Amino acid sequence: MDGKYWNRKIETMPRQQIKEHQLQKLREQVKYCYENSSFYHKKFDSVGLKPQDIQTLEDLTKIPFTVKSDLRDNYPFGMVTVKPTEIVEIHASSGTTGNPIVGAYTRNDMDVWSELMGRSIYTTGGRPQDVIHIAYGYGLFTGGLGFHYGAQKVGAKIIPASGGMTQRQIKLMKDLGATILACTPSFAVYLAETMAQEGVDPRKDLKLKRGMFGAEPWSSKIRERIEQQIGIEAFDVYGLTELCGPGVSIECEQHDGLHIWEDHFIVETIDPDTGEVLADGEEGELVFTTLTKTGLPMLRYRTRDISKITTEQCKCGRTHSRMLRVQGRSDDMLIIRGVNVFPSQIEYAVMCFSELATQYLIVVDRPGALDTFVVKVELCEKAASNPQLDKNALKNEVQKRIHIVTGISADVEIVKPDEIPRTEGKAKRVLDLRKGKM
Ligand code: DLL
Repeated sequence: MDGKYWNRKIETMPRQQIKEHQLQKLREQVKYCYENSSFYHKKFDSVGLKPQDIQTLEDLTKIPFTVKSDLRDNYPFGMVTVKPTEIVEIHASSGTTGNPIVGAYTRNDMDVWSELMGRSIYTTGGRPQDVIHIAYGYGLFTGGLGFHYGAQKVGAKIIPASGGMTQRQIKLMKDLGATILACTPSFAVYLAETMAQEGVDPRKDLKLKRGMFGAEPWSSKIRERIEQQIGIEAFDVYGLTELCGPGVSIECEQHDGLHIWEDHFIVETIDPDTGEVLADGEEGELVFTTLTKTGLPMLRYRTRDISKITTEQCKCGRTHSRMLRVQGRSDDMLIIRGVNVFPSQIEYAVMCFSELATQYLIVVDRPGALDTFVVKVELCEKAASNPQLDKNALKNEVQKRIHIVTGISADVEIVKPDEIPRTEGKAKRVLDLRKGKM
């Protein structure tokens, strides 16, 4: 640890040196995959590629993509590159259908993950004197344990609260003096609402200073609300089970994108439709290659997450490239009446209105030939008890705003506070009833 850096030498490494390090590690990782995985061996052979063909970082594009269905088809251990006894921990992501996506980690993978989570927590200002309240789920989901291992590295006090029992979580944060809150943004919003209902003033009754939020897309407006309602500085944290879990990238104090830990991952952006590699600054799907994984390495893994990358140096001094907040997942993208709509766009439009609470639900259906597009939004307590509120005018304004943001018309339904169900894990924002009617 060196001032604000967990590891100054690595975090501020000149870009040329990062590239040299990446090339060396890439060549090792490619050779390792070719020699230890029949999956990758076959993939390479199918395009006539040999590990020694990877001579430069640009040669990476010769390697075929790895996709989610590869992991599902090879469930659970078909893509593992070590003996079963070398796998020491298994996590999985919550797929709704079919086989879950399994992450199988060796001791070495666990050490790298813990180190990267320690580095990430430290980057947001976490120190040994902090009390970190971890309200990400513990279990197969990587959120709870990922933060746990990282906080152990930092030496902070850990409150392993996991999800659920919202009122009790608030009591624990108060009684045990939590200074950092780690949970999904939607759960943070729920905690803030519950605090307001319980008469807890977070600025007076809690010691919280910072929050580390991720695992689902969240708009800048949600961030403003969390920061304002809980009185904390919010940091975005990103990751996925296939790579390690949280700790792939993290926002620094500049709040201008998330630094990707490029000593362990190479990132590319591609056009999700054509697979063409895009230039820095162009929006597309994030594709990651692991450089140091031993249990289940990933070569050119398509995440489905939509973002942009910049390699411009950040004011914080770190040289690792940054990804902008994830806009959404290409598979969450709705096509409504032929127009692409991301739930995060609706969230942004809804959150422009202080009369509305942070919950919303998008309901899309196709009763006849045309899609119907309904956005249910909830009044906040204060607006609901205001007899002067003109609900019709509000509805029209929200409809207009959604039209400006998405380019299509929605039917807005304003409902009472608490009418839209809350979730303790990742938020569910979309009800698409068209399935089977297309
Ligand atoms: O969600 C890991 C994680 C836990 C990240 C806690 C951050 C905090 P999975 O369950 O495998 O892993 O889901 C990975 O979640 O591909 C994104 O679509 C989404 N996601 C993760 N972080 C963010 C974020 C964890 N900061 C999938 N912003 C990813 C937007 C995110 N989406």
